[in-house]
Amino acid sequence: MTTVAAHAAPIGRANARSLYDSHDLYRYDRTAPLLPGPDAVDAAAREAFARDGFLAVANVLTPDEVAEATQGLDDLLHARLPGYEGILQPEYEYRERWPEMSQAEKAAATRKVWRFVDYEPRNRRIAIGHPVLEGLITKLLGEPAHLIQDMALLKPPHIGSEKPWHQDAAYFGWYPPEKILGVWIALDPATPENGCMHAIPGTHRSGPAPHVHVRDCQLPDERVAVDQDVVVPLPPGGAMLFSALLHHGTPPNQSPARRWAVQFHYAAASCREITRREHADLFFEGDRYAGCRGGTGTPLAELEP
Ligand SMILES: O=C(O)CCC(=O)C(=O)O
Repeated sequence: MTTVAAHAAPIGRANARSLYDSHDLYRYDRTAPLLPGPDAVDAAAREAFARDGFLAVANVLTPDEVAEATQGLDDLLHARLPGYEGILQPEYEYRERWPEMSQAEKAAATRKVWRFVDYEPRNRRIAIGHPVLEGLITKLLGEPAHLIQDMALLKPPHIGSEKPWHQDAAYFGWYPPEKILGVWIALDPATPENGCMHAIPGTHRSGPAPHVHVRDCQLPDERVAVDQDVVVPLPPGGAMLFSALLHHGTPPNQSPARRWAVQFHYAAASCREITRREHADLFFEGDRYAGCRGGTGTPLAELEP
């Protein structure tokens, strides 16, 4: 069993945010190759996926689909879709003021939109039953799969915050994690300047790693192999398809350009749901649960099965 070096003293989130320097955690001098389109996902690309844990592919969505998905998100953000019961998650610094903010102010300060595919048909058509995407997912997982999570990841100009390095499997109660695939689709140009994806090739092959709660639920900063970081810029409609065990993260958006993306996760048909205790066995810290699904810090023996 691996153990995580304990932080000298617990630090609050606000402190944790102001103390870190994103320049120490990301590098920008290596860029992932971009396949020109879904047809280029051949046997060699599948080998690269097995080796690196991700593929970057252009033209997964058409320009019309990108425009429709973008409009769909804009409608959600401006509450034009009655009955939407998902979640708008504010940028960190707006959390306290959020209840008093107008809808337009909220739309400009939202970091994440959760659980919208049952309410927003344009994004649903992409997430479920999209012929191109479904073909890619089946090819990479080796079997059919079903949607287990939908979210939009927005980085407003200047304030879009970092998503620290992590493995997505730390957030999911599905097993085995090797059979969960993430699809991150750019709706705006995703660039090194506005906080595009970064990944550490091959990290998915080391299996589940303990996560801690510092700026977010994340890999401990000191355990990230920053020297092997690869930037994954994408044009609108381009997608990064990646293993749920891949170490990945996104630095803050310090540019004047907006960065919107949608992200869908799929579990292969052969996956099964696992209990919190089983999940804790994969993403533990000492004898305490440090996964990203709630119950953090609870001794293993006290976790609900
Ligand atoms: O798009 C982002 O900023 C972060 C995406 C990501 O890695 C995640 O939410 O799992």
